Amino acid sequence: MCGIVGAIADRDVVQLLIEGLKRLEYRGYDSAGIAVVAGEAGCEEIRRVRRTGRVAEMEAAAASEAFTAGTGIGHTRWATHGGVTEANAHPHISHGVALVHNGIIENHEEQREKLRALGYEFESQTDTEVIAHLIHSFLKQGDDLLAAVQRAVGELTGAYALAVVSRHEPERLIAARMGCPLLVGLGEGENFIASDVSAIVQATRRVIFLEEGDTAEVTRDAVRVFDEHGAVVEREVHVSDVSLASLELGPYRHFMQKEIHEQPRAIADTIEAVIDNKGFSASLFGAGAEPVLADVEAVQILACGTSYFAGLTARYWIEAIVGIPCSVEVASEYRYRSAVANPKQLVVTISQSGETLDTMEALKYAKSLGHDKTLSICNVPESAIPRASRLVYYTRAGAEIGVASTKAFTTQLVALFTLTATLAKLRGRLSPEQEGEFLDALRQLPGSVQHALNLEPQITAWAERFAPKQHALFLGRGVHYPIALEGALKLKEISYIHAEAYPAGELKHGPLALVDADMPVVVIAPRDSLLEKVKSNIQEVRARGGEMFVFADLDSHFGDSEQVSVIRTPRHVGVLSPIVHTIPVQLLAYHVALARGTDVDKPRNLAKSVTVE
Ligand code: HGA
Repeated sequence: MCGIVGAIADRDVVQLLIEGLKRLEYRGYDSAGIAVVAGEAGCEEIRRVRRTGRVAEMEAAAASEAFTAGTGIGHTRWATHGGVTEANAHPHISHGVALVHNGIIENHEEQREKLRALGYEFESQTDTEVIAHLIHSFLKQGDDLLAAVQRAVGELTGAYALAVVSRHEPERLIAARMGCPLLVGLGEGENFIASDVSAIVQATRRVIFLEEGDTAEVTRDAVRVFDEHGAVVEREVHVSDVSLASLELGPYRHFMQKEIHEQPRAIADTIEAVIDNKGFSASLFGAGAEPVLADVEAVQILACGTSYFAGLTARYWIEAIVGIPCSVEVASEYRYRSAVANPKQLVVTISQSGETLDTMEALKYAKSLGHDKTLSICNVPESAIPRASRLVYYTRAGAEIGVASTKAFTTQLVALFTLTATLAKLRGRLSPEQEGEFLDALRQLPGSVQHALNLEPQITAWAERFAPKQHALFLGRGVHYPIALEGALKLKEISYIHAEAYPAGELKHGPLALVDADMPVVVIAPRDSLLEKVKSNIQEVRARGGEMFVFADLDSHFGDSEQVSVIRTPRHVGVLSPIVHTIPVQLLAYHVALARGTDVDKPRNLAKSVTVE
């Protein structure tokens, strides 16, 4: 979603802002812009460049204007209010005040009316523009920029991360946050604001994460943070470990391809703590986890998109291995219904970024109902959702740049399996022999995933046959049904082929009507207890003239036949099989998208880190 970068330095910050915006491109956006305080001391002015489309187009426009400045802000916009036009792109300006905004101002219409009555004219359809005029209205009353921002945010309802500059106060940047992440980067004689550390990692790794309701005054040499009551507060300085390599493409064509291939490493890193610990224990989920997990009698998983499918997979594990009920719900549904609280229920939220607004709000709602056993599974340390949770398990996938999630999903599954085994052990349902088997399965997992990655050439050949299709069905049963859902989602997201997933047994209850020679059917058919059932379902499709693409374990004894093409994944790996079977469906989606020539890493209309409702 939208990205923010701001800088104040003794050097020219224009290129720094543009580089920062390029590093935020992965979040998904539709327009970009910068505003800087340029000009000689005493006669500064705001110079602004905005463009719809890519940062590179905005960069070219900025280059042709050839200005330099030591203070500035930049933004990549993913429109929520108002179309994708240059006039709606950020920064927005009001009488020498320029600002960028992530989030949604819910009372923007009311504010717009008030400001119109004060004589302000609006140039955009965004909710954001009201903030610029509101700040200016307080400056006119004699406030300085910091006080004006603090008063303005007091008038707003909704969510915001803001970076503000003024031509009248070129020596400072003001930041404010509520509901959307924002951090301050600490340099030597220069300081920064960013929505995500990747935007500034070339300049500094030392960061302060602003908290809800914070505002900050950022000058070259100092940073002052104020809490929601306007009192100066000390916030901890963190040193980010985001690596520059993880933000660069290297030899790959797309970040998605790179991230698919990084999965053996990402999984190995995520299980490292379990392996070092020589077993499953509550301490893997943070200090003080044992009393929280020991008397858990049910699990409620809340998540969105791919993370939701990770939760659906975990439900099969938790109910079968721990023997307690587990429900999984889309966060945006849970947060708006009257749910029943159960104090013995563990509420697990799953979010790659730790910023997903719907998931965050679902967690807040669960807490308001009285749930205090909360656990976050997240890939970004110190992000909002883990900070709002009692327990946390960090996946160690490294930065995920492709909008379509891949390594975050498989590492979430590893984390959820670790949770399953830990809960089972705490309940006395995991014998030492079984614990040893699970540990061995985890140890062997990176190798099995690598083996599945080696299927890429065969999958590429299938992708050519898929590329001209308009629709596809994905089938799976049991714990592999959520993997069919994930395969269909990946294909939709990046190739724009309409794809649906069904539990294979459901086919005859409706979707079989869709099957004809133009409807490819992807079947996940591992050698598990449901294999014979899946084979019958395949016959049902075959009898209707459908073309099938089957991913079967090496030991499933599946042969190619007319209408049925088979790719053999590694030998059945038992309980972790859904993780291994994820790899081929990811590769299929990637190669189909490649064959169709779509923008794989930035699929249309989608964004990474979904920080709006
Ligand atoms: N509401 C603002 C910003 C949108 C946003 O934060 N997207 O992620 C707009 O529409 O410009």
